Amino acid sequence: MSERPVFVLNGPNLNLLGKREPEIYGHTTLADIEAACRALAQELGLALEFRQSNSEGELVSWIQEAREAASAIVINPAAYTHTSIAIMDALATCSFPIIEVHLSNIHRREPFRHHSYVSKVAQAVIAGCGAHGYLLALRHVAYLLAQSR
Ligand code: CA2
Repeated sequence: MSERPVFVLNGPNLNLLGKREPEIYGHTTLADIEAACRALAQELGLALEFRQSNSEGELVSWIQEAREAASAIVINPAAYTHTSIAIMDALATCSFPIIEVHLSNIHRREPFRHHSYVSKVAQAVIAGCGAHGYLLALRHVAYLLAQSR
């Protein structure tokens, strides 16, 4: 088990997953995603910290916490992807892998979703794989951490 946890951070409204607009985001809840991430993290020997917030400032504070305590960040910043220079700046201070995840393929959606501030500072971006994208991100983190040992 790696000592430093991977922080999996989720942005605004993702707490509604599986409860509203299933035609866009499916029936899987955030609790389902957390459970799947925990099972895979255990298999991969990764410690996990899984959080969701509707507040930009709280997400920035968690990124600052992760900077000191984490081995990597997997982040679905939700709508802040497209607006938040504060989250981009906070992520830019981290010197470990950052993987950006989106459930939907943001490039197939409205033009305002095509730009991501977070992609500027992410090592990798996974979009359009649904909840499976989180698991792909964790596998990639495990691969990167094994390579850097
Ligand atoms: O595809 C993604 O994962 C997004 O990050 C989801 C965000 C959206 O603003 C991004 O452009 C793409 C929206 C998350 C809101 O999730 C909801 C879930 C159920 C009902 C309503 C919103």
